[in-house]
Amino acid sequence: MAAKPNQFKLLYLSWIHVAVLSLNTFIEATDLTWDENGYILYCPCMGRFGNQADHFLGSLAFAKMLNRTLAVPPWIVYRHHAPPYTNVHVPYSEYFQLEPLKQYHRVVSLENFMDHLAPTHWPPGQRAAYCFESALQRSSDKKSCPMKDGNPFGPFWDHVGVEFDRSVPFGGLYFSSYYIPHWIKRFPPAEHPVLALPGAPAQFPVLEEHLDLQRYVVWSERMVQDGEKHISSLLTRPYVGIHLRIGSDWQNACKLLQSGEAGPHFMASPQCVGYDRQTALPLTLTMCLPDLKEILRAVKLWVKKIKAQSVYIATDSESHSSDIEKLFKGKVKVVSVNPDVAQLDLYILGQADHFIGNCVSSFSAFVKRERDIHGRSTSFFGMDYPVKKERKDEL
Ligand SMILES: Nc1nc2c(ncn2[C@@H]2O[C@H](COP(=O)(O)OP(=O)(O)O)[C@@H](O)[C@H]2O)c(=O)[nH]1
Ligand SMILES: *[C@@H]1O[C@H](CO)[C@@H](O)[C@H](O)[C@H]1NC(C)=O
Ligand SMILES: [Mg+2]
Repeated sequence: MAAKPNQFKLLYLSWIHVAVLSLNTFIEATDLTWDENGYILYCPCMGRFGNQADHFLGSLAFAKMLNRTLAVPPWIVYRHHAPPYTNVHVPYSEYFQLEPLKQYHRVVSLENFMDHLAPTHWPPGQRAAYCFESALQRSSDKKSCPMKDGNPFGPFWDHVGVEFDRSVPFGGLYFSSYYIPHWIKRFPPAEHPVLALPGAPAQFPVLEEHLDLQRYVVWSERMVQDGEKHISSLLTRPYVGIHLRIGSDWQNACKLLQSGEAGPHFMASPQCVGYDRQTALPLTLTMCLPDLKEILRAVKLWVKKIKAQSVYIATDSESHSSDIEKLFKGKVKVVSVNPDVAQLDLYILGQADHFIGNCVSSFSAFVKRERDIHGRSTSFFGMDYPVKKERKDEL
């Protein structure tokens, strides 16, 4: 008789089990139901993480405007300096969660799209590439969309396992809201279910109206765990996080500013000088490439302001940590991890009590957007008080 409650419990448990299992299958299945409104596929083929993230937000917005499901691509990581000495394709979900994106719009990972939907709905033989007419020039035969010409294009679609069967060039269309009716008219989903594009359907840098989409880009549990572990073991709050973008590639990029030809808008600079070209503040060379004197000045100012106990340095090259340590005569802990995974730096900078970024860098811009969403303060080298986003809703 003693077995009875156990049996009951077992039965009860198995019911829950069945319920949970079928719920999971249900969620999976609804996720992977074919969307009659079609899909957008693209290669994040321009730039490294910061550029890809800017493009991702714009692409997400574009997919929503077209009411097509966005196939979320993996991040392309260029590992040419260290094993495996080639491009690595990191699934979106390694760094961020897919689920929160769905609060904004329908998404599916490109991997899931290929594994579960493409075999039946977008089979080999029916895979069209879509590109600007002007892009045809870039392909080897001058009449196909340059989907797989060169790096990172070829390796990306090879990784995804796609060969393109034909090309659909288009003109007179752009990736902005104004053209949405034209897109829908030109490419109705019934005839063009999958729009596969050689690059992101978005602008760089990200448009002001899409900055807020950063709120749907939520760190994966693994990144949070790893990041928090580093913060609690290495840093004492409050801490100032700084991003030093000062390596040789950046020195070359900033040279364009020296000639004075570039206006205030240069790469990610709208984030600090303002998005409106008419009212944008000047962009100085120091904002692009702070020298040691400026780095020390800004760090000293903000450490004092927030009574920081430690400083976290993320850098593309040198950390200047001993100079920064000397500045505080050893009273402030100075930490630089130099992680193999750049996203760990982004996480730790995002959590800082104050962040000093590089005005022109999209790597800094990722941190700035995330901090803005959570009401955390950001300044820039060469600019202690950046232009605030205009809150039109408050006028
Ligand atoms: N770990 C780490 N990597 C960095 C840092 N700054 C730059 N990088 C690397 O350099 C790349 C810079 O390219 P990108 O992200 O497009 O930003 P941008 O060139 O500064 O606009 C990053 O993606 C990283 O791979 C840093 O502070 N920490
Ligand atoms: C957008 O697409 C979804 C899913 O296919 C569909 O249910 C919805 O009716 C579409 N909305 C509009 C405005 O067409
Ligand atoms: Mg870049």
